[in-house]
Amino acid sequence: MIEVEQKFILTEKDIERLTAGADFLGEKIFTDIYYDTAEFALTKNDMWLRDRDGGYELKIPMRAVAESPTQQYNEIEGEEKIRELFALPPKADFVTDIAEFGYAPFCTLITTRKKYAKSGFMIDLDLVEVGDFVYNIAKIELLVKEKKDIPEAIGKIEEFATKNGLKISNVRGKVLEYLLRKKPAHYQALVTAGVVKNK
Ligand code: V4E
Repeated sequence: MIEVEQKFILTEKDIERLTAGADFLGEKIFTDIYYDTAEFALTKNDMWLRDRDGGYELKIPMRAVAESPTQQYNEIEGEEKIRELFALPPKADFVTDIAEFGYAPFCTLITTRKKYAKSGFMIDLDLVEVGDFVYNIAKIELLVKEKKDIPEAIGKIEEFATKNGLKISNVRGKVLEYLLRKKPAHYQALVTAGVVKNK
């Protein structure tokens, strides 16, 4: 599935407005471990490999609308599909096999997520807490099947956000915010590579 999502930093008032009339779908806590090489081979290409609570996921950029602050990623789920993409036959467990090619964890984040649905949109309110790193971030998301559906989804999200009194801007996701604060060399490499747009 292709995720089309816009991130926001919200005030309490924004949250009240956005969640008014929304269906609360529940709260969960999950742990993400992100992997890359020492040269940032994946993230310099805007690709994000993670273990979320024991399941592997890879985000690949779609960029149907290249300059939009609304993010567009194809999410590949499951070790088998990721092995296929990396041409990585199973020798040992996944982490051991990718470690042979220099992939190691660079960031572990624990997120408490409140999930809502409103007017066909998914809304996530995330609190990320790891040691002294604390970050609140929200997103409005639509899923689409094909790349050609992305521009329409971006338009719908923009309209929905505006209706709910929110401004669209280039907001750093949780991993980028973590890198900015904790791993500035990695963050700078992503700025140089053009992956980070808002410095
Ligand atoms: C895609 C991406 C990263 C991976 C983390 O993605 P994110 O959507 O922030 O995490 P999460 O937990 O909400 O995933 P979900 O549950 O929706 O699957 S880290 C950086 N990016 C890309 C990116 C970018 N290029 N520019 C900006 C401003 N933010 C993020």
